[in-house]
Amino acid sequence: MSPSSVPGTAAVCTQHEGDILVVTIDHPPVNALNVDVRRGLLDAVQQAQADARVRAVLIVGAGRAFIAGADIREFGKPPLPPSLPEVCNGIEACTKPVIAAIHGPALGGGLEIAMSAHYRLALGDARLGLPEVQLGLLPGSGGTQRAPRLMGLRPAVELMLSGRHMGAREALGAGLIDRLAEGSDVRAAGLAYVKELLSAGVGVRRTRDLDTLFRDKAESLATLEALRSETAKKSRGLFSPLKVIEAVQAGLDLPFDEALKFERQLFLQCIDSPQRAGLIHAFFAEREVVKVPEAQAAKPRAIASVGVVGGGTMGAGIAVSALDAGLSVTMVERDDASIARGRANVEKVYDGLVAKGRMTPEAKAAVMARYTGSTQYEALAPVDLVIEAVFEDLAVKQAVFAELDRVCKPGAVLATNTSYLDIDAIAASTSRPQDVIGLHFFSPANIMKLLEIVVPAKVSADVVATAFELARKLKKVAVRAGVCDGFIGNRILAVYRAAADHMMEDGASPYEIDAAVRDFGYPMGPFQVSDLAGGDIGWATRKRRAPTRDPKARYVQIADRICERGWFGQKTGRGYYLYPQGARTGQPDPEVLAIIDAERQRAGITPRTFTPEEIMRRYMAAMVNEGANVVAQGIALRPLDVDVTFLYGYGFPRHRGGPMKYADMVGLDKVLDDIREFAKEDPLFWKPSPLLERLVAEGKNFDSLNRL
Ligand code: T1G
Ligand code: NAD
Repeated sequence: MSPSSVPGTAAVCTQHEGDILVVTIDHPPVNALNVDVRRGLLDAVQQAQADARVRAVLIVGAGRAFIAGADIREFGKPPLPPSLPEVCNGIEACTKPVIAAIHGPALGGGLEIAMSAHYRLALGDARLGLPEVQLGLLPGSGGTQRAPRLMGLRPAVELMLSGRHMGAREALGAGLIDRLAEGSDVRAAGLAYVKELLSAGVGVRRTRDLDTLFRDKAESLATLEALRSETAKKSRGLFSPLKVIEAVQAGLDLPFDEALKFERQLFLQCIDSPQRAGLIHAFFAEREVVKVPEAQAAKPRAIASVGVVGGGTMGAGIAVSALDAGLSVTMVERDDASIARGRANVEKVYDGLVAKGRMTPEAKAAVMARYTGSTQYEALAPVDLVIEAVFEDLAVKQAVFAELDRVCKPGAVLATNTSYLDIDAIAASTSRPQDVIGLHFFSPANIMKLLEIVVPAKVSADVVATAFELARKLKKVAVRAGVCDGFIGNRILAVYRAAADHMMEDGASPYEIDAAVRDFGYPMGPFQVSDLAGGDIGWATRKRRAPTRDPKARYVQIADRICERGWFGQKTGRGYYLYPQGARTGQPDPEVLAIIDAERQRAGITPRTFTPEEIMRRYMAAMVNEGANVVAQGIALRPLDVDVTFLYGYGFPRHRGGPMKYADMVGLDKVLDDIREFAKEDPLFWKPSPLLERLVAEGKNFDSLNRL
């Protein structure tokens, strides 16, 4: 009998296969549980319940997923019935066996649907998880009650707190599924399994009835107590992880349906938390950021081989990133000693993995077999794309690009990893500026996810598309940036770093500022970051900028005083902090405080105190204001591009969504008020961004600019 869509929804259809009702969810791209799917599922189960011909129900997903969860786009909007708990309870209460057959993602609400079914089968490509905490939520449709009953308490809680996706074989071992099936036809595998269950005469088996947690309740309570204290330490101010623990606790203390109600209350508290808004913004922003005009207008060129010029800190990391993506790499250096060092820098990464047992020597050899080193530019003639990572000097880079222009094949993409230099000027040193682009990696390049794709004036659209395709291959999060000094990230960094320096000279210690920034959610404060990256890099940038610096602009010289002493941070054993015996965590340095006092006297400044709250208001106001300028000048396409840059390249706390999202949540009018207040002291530094002023005047926010 041909499938018929359940009345009122096209997202779910049913088909009778003998005495089995097959319920298929077909809501591309990932069968998210929007209102149509929920209604369709519940109607289908009630239809099966009432239809005497039906002895069992099989639930499958069409396309590439079982169900990727609740429809995240519905959160924050008025809920439409039926709710997902109603659907799950309706499935579980069915008096005829309900079987879920899983392929691809079964995540969040999708796994909750499967756990409310009576039996679960999965194909080998299935990925099961309860990743709600990554969205600032918790499993709000029975997941905190049914998962522990199926998997045991600690494995279930760890799955919910990690947010990880579990493979099918592991899920079988964990008790999440009952059967692992071969092949790729989930419907056929599911039907065969249901027929087997029916012929075995099995009945319904409700997860709520499993007594897993109560066989040794004292042990369950002790395990949960241990998990609570671990989570309290690890969750660093995050709201939902401890709510997961509270919900599971309710499952031990209350009857099942009472515990479900309590779980729902906690879920709604998470929905109301600003962290949910920040994390869901981050989820969609990192997916929207790759939707750039060029990538939609042109097809990428094929990239199978990569050239890297320069085998230093960045060149080696970029080479590893390309090798890890399965590409072949040709590295070119100035001379034999340098290329030997370049190869050693690459091998060092893999030797580290072998030493930790995370890679076999054979696997390392296979990777290094795709690596070639040379001192001859001619070695780059056959490659599809070259990434230059030589000294940060325009003349040196232009000479390199002239060489690349001479040796590289027509159609090769020529990229520079410059941090600050004018890419149009670099492109102009070739006869093919349409093939030149900026690929700004972040150190260490094989670890950091962010890749700024810097688009110069003459580049062709397919080269931009190629860069985004390369980023996808390298598993990087790519952000399109225009050409200016520092592109998106380093340009904005320079401004809020200056605000931090101003506060330091005006009375706040670098340690107070770092502490406030850590409490805000960053892993490190700006002075710790400077010590990690090396104060000499910032010093070189300040010296390069000195000739063009506005003499009227405030310039804090404390960093220069510290660098003049050779105190560049961890690599010299001291910077803003002391790092005795190579320690990675620094100690406050009284000599640095003395240098700061001396600079205050030299500048005629009477120090004052700053509360952590004021430190963050100034730090964020500077970041947001420059972020607005970067958007207004088209250096960033949308505010979300600034957010993704800071989430993936500068350690911005993900639960705050990024600087522009944070400003929307605080209220742009409040941020503008702060800037106007601070401008009374320094109108040159605190010049409100015209875009910020316009949005406030129009009662709009940054999110209103996030759609291209
Ligand atoms: N809701 C709405 N849209 C979704 C979605 C979802 N759950 N999941 C994916 N999309 C969109 C996504 O925005 C993109 O759209 C397209 O689908 C492809 O996604 C009550 C509260 C499933 C592993 O956290 O992890 O259930 O950009 O590019 O790399 O307890 O998407 O094409 O317009 O990511 O192959 C819990 C979230 C929800 C899973 C596929 N579920 N999704 O990855 O493709 S909360 C999740 C993912 C919940 C209940 C709770 C991934 C994926 P567009 P994609 P992919
Ligand atoms: P580095 O000094 O560690 O390495 C530069 C390498 O380039 C050296 O090994 C040198 O031998 C080689 N080289 C110089 N001239 C060459 C030439 N003509 N042909 C071939 N090789 C040549 O520098 P790095 O830190 O890796 O920086 C490289 C580039 O990456 C710079 O433009 C820098 O601004 C940029 N960058 C650096 C970082 C960082 O954190 N270090 C981050 C992003 C971007």
